[in-house]
Amino acid sequence: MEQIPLNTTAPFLTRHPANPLLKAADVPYRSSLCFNAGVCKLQGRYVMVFRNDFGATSGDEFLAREAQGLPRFDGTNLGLAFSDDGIAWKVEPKPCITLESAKHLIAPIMRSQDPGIHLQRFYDPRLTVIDHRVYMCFAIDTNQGLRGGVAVTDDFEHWEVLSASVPDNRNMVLFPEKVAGRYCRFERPVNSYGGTWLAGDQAQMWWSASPDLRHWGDAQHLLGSYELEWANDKMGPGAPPIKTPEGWLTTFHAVWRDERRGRHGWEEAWPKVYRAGLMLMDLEQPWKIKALRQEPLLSPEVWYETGEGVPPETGFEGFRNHVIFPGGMLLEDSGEVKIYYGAADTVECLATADVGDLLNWVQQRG
Ligand code: BMA
Repeated sequence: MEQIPLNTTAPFLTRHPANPLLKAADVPYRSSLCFNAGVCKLQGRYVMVFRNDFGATSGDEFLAREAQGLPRFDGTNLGLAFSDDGIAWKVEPKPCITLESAKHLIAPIMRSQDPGIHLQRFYDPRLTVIDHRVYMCFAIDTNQGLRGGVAVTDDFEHWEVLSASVPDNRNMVLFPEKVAGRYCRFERPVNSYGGTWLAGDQAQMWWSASPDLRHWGDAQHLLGSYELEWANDKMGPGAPPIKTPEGWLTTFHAVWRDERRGRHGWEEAWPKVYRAGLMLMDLEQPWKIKALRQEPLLSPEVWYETGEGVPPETGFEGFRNHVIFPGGMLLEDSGEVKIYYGAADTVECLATADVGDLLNWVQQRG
């Protein structure tokens, strides 16, 4: 197979030796895949809300279920975990949001329809602390399409859903503070008309603003895969951005698609490679890209990302190999940046780097 271009990882980025930090065996309820987590730091403690898919637990079981016409997974809920160091995590005994509880949470903003009929999945949480409150962006699958929304909590038990977009939009992440008096987010609407520059999905990364986290507008286009040498399909936001003196530093994900890839995980075919990129947005005008590195920050390279060379004792079997999906980015007082990412749509991992190295690299300063 043709070499995927620029399959690289920035040299100063370190995958944590404890990876994968979270796997299905760590979850005290039904779990097949736990990944694509949001992470924040609150009163000195690290908090993670992760996506938990349950159903088939291996490729063989997955294909057997498909052959019998059974659903691939029985469901998805959101798990909650705490940590004192951001590395060793303890998962709470129960999920913090289930499909049933999500239907109740969504009900107040779905005034025109019965949410029980329409909500099919609630997933991919992203956490941002703003003024000591925890906000969670989420994606929902409904029979009116994909929607992205914003919820808030003070205790991870009681949630209030503030808003959900029109379809199709998702991968939203909030900025940790207002910019010029407005809340800001990155998001990924799907372009279905026009935009014929790519063979695959047309989804790209946008920015929008809100006075109250409920009403969103002033949408600005930021970046499409056609501007990246290492992507030929959709792309979108990664983790919520961190503030640095030089700008808002943010990850994004972008997809290289090759139909000839064949089987790379549980499914008969998985044609996509997901990698993480890095860019720097202007501090005052965060819809302006100040710097963008034309190389991936993090590409799938090790066994829990590629499914290749797996240590047998781990029993690891990646669901969708070659997927890196960043969802959490924390800047420590020491200057260390923690980047949390879903790997192979199967486990949650951590990579770290110094903020100075990230800033130099994204601005091509060595
Ligand atoms: C995206 C989302 C993510 C997932 C990725 C790779 O479209 O569904 O949740 O990690 O695909 O499968």
